[in-house]
Amino acid sequence: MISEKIQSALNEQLKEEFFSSYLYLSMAAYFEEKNLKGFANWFRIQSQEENMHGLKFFNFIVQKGGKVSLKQIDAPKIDWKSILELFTDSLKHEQKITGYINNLTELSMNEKDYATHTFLQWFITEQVEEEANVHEIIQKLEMIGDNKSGLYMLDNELGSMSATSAVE
Ligand code: OFO
Repeated sequence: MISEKIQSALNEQLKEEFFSSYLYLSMAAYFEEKNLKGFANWFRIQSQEENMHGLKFFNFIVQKGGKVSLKQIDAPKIDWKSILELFTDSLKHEQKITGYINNLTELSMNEKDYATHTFLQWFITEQVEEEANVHEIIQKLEMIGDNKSGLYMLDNELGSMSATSAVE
């Protein structure tokens, strides 16, 4: 079993993961509109991964005999002034999610909920990787500046990536 407090916090995070999926799908749409298929591919993959994160929370609540309660998901932003602004938003978003995961981990320690604490370790590692990936792309974009061929190359690079994760 899980406590009411933990259950409600897990359900809240489940919603955040699905919001992330929605946000990244909106970012993918922005790139589709610009015909930057590689960037769009990268965000489609991010969106799928966030969906998988949401399902991990769903599965964990079910396994612990808790009650899944799906919340309303806000509409994400649909326009950005530049590609760099979009990626900066994406990094800020991941940092916010890291903060939520940290708070949840702290709550699980305070509640002496060791199963939830262990479950969250995967997300702590995942957040380090996700923030690093976005940061790397931001650095490349800063280097590229207004250079169109640089942007074309980065689009090709991001287009060659494929999804690797699966729901357990
Ligand atoms: Fe991008 O993060 Fe989920 O957790």
